[in-house]
Amino acid sequence: MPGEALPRHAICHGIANFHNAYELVTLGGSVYPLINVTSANGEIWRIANLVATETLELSLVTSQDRPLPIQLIAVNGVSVTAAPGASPTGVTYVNGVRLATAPCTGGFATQGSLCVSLMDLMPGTRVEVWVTPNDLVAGETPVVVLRRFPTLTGPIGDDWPGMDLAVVDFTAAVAAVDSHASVGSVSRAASGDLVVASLAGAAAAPADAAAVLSSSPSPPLPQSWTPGTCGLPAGYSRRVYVGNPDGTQTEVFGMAYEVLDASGAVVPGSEQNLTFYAPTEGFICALQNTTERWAVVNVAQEEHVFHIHQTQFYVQPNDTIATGESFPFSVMSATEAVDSVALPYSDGFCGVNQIEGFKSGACVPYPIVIRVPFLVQGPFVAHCHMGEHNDGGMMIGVRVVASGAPPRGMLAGVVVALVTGALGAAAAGG
Ligand SMILES: [Cu+2]
Repeated sequence: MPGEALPRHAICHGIANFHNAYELVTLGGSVYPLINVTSANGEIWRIANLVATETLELSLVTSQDRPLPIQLIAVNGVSVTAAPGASPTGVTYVNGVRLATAPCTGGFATQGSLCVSLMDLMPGTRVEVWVTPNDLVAGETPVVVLRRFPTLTGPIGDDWPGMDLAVVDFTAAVAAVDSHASVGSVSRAASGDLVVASLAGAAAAPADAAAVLSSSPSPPLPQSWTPGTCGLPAGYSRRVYVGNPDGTQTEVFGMAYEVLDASGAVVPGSEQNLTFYAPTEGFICALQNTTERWAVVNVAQEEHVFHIHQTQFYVQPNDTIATGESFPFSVMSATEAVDSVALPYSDGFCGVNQIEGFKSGACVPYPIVIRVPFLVQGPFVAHCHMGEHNDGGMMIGVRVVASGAPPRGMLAGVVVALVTGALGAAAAGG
């Protein structure tokens, strides 16, 4: 069959449910490359999941099928430091990325180091990691593989096959360590500290958003909220949904939002149903130089990954927006900005109308509360970062305006209507 002869290094051949296509995931443009690590200090890698639709659960796996701990330096450009007392093993979310943590040994065990044995990278996610052969144990060869494990993104989610993406050969690195006994954990720890410090400096940029916000004149907030209002009254928030407009049609996607008052009650008239993206309808209108609180609610039985343009945002692990909703997993920081966050899938089927089902208790989603600073005027979008989903309608317009004036989208809507009218007239005339 076509593709049969292609090099493939799967540990599992997956399910041929994608038009019987053969799947290849390349690394740096190569299929199953050999990576020689020659430095005694190992290497620092940036791994970005640029596959539009697939989630990659990655590990380095030794010759004895054991995950090799690797040090996590940064997630989505934000440096990572283990919290004091953080459990050395377990599953955690760090800046929106699900990880299995592992004890840091072999020279990694500097203060604040965080090591992982598995990283769940959804589309658009990137990490910086530090790899060395130090944690190999007796009986393991210095040759390991970068493995993508079989991934299931939820009861109705996608089922991606496992495969080995690269061979990583540490033979020369081990030899370099052996021939330079002084190059041990001390120098590695020192360089690691430098790297982390450097990245922490770079990640300080999001703090500028807060500085800009605090120094810029804020427009007066609206006193009440009705559809069409730009901005939110003080204490109000939004609940932003991702899911399927028809719960039985799992390949059609949509978003919606509603406004909650200061007590967490839904503002009457603000409710929307999940709908396929429409550029000029149902968009969120925010005021420039303000920050909004959103609870992002995934009402589907499938993971999604929330992403917004023009601004980064802050995940709030302990913020419940007055309704008992809170991020159920630990994160390392609520003060560093991220540009995307994974959304756990709902427990249970929410129903054909997933929002109604959520409100009636038919299912239990895991909302993620975020703070979103709006610094830049203009129209942009928020969407799921899985290509199949945002192309399939899981996207919502966001307009940021300087005051409560009607957003440009109103005008765009008029233009579209006029063009449509003109075409209709031409068609009628033709
Ligand atoms: Cu999605």
